[in-house]
Amino acid sequence: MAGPTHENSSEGEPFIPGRPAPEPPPVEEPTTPREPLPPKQDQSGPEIYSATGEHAEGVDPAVWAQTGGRLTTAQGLRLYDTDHSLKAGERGPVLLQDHHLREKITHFDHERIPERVVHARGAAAHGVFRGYGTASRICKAAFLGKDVETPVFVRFSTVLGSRGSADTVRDTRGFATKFYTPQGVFDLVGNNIPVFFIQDAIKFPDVIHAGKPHPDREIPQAQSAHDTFWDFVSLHTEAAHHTIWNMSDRAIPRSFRMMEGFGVHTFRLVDEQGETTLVKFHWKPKLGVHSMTWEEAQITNGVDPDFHRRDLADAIEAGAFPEWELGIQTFPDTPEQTFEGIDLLDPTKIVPEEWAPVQPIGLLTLTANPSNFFAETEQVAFHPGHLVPGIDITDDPLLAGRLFSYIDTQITRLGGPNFAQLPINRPHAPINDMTRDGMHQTAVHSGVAAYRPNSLDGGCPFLAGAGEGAYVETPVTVPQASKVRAAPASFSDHTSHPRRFYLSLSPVEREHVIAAYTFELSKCYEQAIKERQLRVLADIDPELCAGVAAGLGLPAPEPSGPLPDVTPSPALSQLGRTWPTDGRVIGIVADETSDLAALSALRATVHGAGMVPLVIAPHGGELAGAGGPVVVQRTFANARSVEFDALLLAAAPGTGKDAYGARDAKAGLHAGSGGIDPRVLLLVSEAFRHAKALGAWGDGADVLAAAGCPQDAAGVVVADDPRSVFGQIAQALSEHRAWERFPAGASVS
Ligand code: HDE
Repeated sequence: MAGPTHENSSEGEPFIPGRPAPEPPPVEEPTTPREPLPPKQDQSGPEIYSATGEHAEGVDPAVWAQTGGRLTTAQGLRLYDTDHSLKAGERGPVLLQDHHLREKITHFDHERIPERVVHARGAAAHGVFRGYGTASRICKAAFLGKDVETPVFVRFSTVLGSRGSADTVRDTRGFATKFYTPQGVFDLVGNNIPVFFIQDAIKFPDVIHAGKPHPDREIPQAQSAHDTFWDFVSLHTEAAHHTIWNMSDRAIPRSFRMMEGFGVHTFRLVDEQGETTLVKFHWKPKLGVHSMTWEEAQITNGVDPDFHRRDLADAIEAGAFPEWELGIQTFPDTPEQTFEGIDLLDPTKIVPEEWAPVQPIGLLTLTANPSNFFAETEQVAFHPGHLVPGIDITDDPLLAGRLFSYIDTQITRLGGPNFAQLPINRPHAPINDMTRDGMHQTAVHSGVAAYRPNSLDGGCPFLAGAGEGAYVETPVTVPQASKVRAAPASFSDHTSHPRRFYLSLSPVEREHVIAAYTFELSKCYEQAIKERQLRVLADIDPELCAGVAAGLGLPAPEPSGPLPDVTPSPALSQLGRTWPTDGRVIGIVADETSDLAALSALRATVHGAGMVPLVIAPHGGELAGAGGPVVVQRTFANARSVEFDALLLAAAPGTGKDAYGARDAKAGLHAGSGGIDPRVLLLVSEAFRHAKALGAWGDGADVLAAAGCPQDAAGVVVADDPRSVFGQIAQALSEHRAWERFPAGASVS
């Protein structure tokens, strides 16, 4: 017999087969309507007690461990030993009843969470964003108001590599910013390259599968220099624009602090009257855009795989707070959504800054390093759909897929749907949502009616109107159309934008692009892939194609048709301007024979100029001697040129037993070097090859000669007075490198 169903039974009455169900009793209004529930200020976890047992009033719940005096278990039980398992006798078996052992090991077993499927390797910092108020005329977002300060958390990342991969690989960099505004969280999840490989999100798995290591051997790590990547991009020409940016110096930044950031997609800003403007977001670094050379980047990967992470943390710790201006390019919101013929919904296109200038709307300053990498940098969850009133999306098909993907991926990565409650993700706005329960729920919700409409919680929470800060989507008219899996015709121009990029670069930057394509393609095994990619390059620029073909030892194909006629955009070049030199690292080679008093004074001068002086000496500790002591920061054994933006030579240290006893015999190999320590010669010759500024005084000048660096070369300064040497070096550094030193036409790295 079938059991009772709700159709024909009701509470308190037994089910009787065949009899019609009684009428349900009317829903009663609560006799005393309840006041609206106050919004929860945050969704913090349980109250904290210090390990000494006192109620730790005012302790930030984010600061959980190592705050008290006594070690406890996760349950708060004090421990007298955490180094020995509980055993039946000193040499006997370990007992299963040892709860502390099991808790400690079990928690450890689960310490790792899945790394991000892309952008796994990253570093982050806290800071503040101050609005200039200049955007308020077209955007009602409160955080853009004049002098409004908003806390932010910014995470920089590489795309392809695993969490433990090296920093200075050739790759796009992520630049994701979380603004904790009083109106809710706004995430600007951008990259340091203004375009993307694909025009439609449905192809994201394809481009990432192609870029990730080969599935059989899982190599190469964090690189695009392999067959599957070039197979994909040579067949899929809409990737040509992003790819040429990746082959340029933009993909090997000198520092996160010296990268631009881009929102990539076109967004829609909305003012108080509901008027809309299309915009593209730009982050402009105050220190300028600077890169490594490819050889530097490769050496750095071995010498210091954490180079970018360290650089960011060190700069912030030293008080050299990195800054970026947020800027917008603005375009009229017309039904066509184009500007000067450029489709604003196509994420493989840019609008040259000369046509639509970037207008500054606020300043980002990074002021504090995370306290805990896992809790903050690893657990932060960005989402391009985290928007605030005044900022809306457009119909860019790449953005549409992203709006789905980010929340989806966090559910796997952060173990459930409650990741917004993690301290780093908590909005700084009152939360009064109706999501409930789920894995890792830490909020203790009150009220009974997590639904609307309700009467039991007095109808709470109530809805807000636009005037009360509600997010109201812009009522954009959607054109009447048929359902299709297709892209507009304007999306099929794949060559004019990469061509503009190439033609906008200076000769030395173009050489770097040619060298990068040559390097990467030379790592491919399949001849057909190289030849196909050369045909793609032929349609971008014949000089580019010929240079790469020569490097590969292959014939250069002809373009498939007439080349697009484009005007260059000088703003795309990194050269031709001078920049502040704050935080630049100056290596000073010295030994006991140097004028140590002058050295101390020089260090103070370098510091005073906002740069970082590091004394490099034959041994650690201090240099003792006349005018000393001087503290040594690097030794010949651990210093490599890639760490320094410029080198100053205060001495010509020889190969001595103290420094390098075992190599004494090799001094003879450097007969022409006057017995100068070979590591110093390597330091200097590498710095010279990478077009870095070099200065010398006293017998330091001997090192230049021994390392084969002409004293009259650009960026090389020799004088008697260390301060005047440094003054000229600082001037040279404002151009980042002595670019003239790269031989024109040579395939420089
Ligand atoms: Fe992402 N992207 N992405 N992306 N992306 C992720 O989200 C995705 C794209 C960007 O520091 C993932 O939380 C799709 C463009 C950054 O935590 C994932 C598409 C731009 C970060 C994801 C794109 C970005 C991510 C992986 C094609 C520049 C790191 C982990 C439609 C505008 C954020 C995560 C951080 C991370 C999806 C393309 C920037 C899988 C489907 C274009 C900076 O959700």
